Amino acid sequence: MKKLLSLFLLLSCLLGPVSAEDGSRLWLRQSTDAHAQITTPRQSPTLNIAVRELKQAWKGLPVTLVLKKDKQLSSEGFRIRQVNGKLTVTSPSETGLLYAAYHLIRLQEMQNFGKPSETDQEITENPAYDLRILNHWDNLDRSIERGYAGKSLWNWEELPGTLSDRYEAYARANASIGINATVLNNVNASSKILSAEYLEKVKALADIFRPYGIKVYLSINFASPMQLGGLSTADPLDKDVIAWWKQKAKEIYRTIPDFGGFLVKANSEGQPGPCDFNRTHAEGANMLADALKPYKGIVMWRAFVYSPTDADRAKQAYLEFQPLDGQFRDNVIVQIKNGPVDFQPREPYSPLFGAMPRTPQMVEFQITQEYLGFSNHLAYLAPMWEEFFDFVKPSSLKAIAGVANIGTDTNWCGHPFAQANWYAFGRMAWNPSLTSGTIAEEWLKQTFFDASNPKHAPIAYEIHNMMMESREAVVDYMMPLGLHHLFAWGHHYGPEPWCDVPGARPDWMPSYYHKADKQGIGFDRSHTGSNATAQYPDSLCRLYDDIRTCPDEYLLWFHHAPWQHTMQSGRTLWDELCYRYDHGVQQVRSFQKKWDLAENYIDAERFKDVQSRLKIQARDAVWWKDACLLYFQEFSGMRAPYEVERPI
Ligand code: GCW
Repeated sequence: MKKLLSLFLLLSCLLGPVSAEDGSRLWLRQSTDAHAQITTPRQSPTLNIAVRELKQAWKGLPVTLVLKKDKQLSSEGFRIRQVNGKLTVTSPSETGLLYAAYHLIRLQEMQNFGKPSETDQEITENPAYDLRILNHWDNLDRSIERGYAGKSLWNWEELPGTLSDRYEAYARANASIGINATVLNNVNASSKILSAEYLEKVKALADIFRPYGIKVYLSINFASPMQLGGLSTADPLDKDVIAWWKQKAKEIYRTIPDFGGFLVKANSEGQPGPCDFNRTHAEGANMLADALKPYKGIVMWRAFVYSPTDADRAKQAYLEFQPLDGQFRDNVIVQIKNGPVDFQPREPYSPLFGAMPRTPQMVEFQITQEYLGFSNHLAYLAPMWEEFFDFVKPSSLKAIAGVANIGTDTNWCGHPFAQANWYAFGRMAWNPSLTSGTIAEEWLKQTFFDASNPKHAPIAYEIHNMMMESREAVVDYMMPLGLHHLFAWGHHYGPEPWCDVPGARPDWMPSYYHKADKQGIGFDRSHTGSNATAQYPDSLCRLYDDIRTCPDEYLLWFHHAPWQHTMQSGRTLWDELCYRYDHGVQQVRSFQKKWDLAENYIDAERFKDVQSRLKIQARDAVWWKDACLLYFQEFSGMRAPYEVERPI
């Protein structure tokens, strides 16, 4: 019996964790049997956390934390020096030391730092952006717009009296990847969030987040002075409105002295805004910015605007915002979605980036998978964000925001692999030059596989590949070659390219985007069409405008191409479309096979969870392919190539 037991123990050591997992520990799964010596300059809430984390997890050399100014370090930066068998960690701020603690633990999990045998070394880290912020689209009734992982974490009814343990766990997870700010509520904002009652609740959360270096921000409703204050207008130039916001800012900062500022969705999808009063976005943003200025607060003003006019939707943000360049106060940042339409599986970057040289800009990525299969589909998004940074220089941006994918689900994000997107967002916000591959490796080694176990290497390699290919697979089975917005009406999950809702806005219909007809398919945004290509810098404009040079992945974004158009592969457009859809399906099936190989290496709970979601994904991929190809075939009049799996 004893022998059997030790054999079992040996096997479990070799194969890794086989115990039940609750999935809630994210990438912070380190064992807690460490015993290194940690020295700290003083006691404080933040330093106590840093020490606690290191004492629990750090198994390497003794660590001394030192608070010190250093010309090469920004306020949250840090330096780790290994000299004579000791580590000295310096930073100008306590938060910097906390980040260093998490960095050390991460490196330990990666098996590449802090082991006594190694020679002296040094690491210097500075975040690329001062503001690395999550946007929660959480409503006050705890529903989440485009949320697929349960309800909102914020239990407004119980706050501020009852404080869930998850609030601190949330702050810890964010701090561990360098996220330092959060907008708690939906951009489709209720004015109630600014009531005295709710500000007390917000304060309770801010108090929990503060030691972790996280500041709280709120989305505001531009009509709050009317809805909450009883004024007859919300005109940003009206003196009572100005006074109302000034008073509100004072009240907020009295309650939460380090409050970060406002996020605003104005005159977009029915939300109120300055244009309702014939004022510009700049006038609206500046009025709020002036109210927050005395307290160093900022305004993040979204550029996600479009209306059912004749102008191509993809052009509208640029048309409306570019002329306002130079008119915004210096504590306003214009927040722009990565693409010109709306978080599609693939879009070219928004040409508004770089087009307002005198205005601070920030990018908004969507971590939640509104258009990428919710929490059913495995889609690692870092390659998409990396693609964005191929076009937009990180240094041209002031800050970075991500729409959160977090909810009350035990594993936080629904799909176990969706955690990787939260993780990747934080890591890229800290350092946008990290590659998506490196981040995936980091995440896998901290979640599923043990870097110190050579037996894990081959399977970790396969799963890493699966992650890296996953977003492109979604593009292929949903909307290859620059197609976009083929989603079903009402939700954004399945395909409905034929959708036609009488009386609905034309720009909410898939046919507005794909424009399939007997001749071909795609949206002509070249000079012969909407001329959206002209919004791009010259060299890109030329590249995209000419159907002969436009890259395949954007072809149907910029061109209405004939079905017989010759693609870069030499195939006709129709054949290529069929191959791409089919390839997407085959890819998901290959993910299923790869994942099955992981069974003996990871815990049963997460294994089965991912396995069953991949099954759904494979079924959905076939659904997308069949729906789209059968529909487009009505226009092309051609059959799918023989090798392509056809619908039965
Ligand atoms: O993508 C669309 C979503 C809306 C969202 C909007 C926005 C919060 O479908 O749900 O509203 O974008 O970004 O404002």
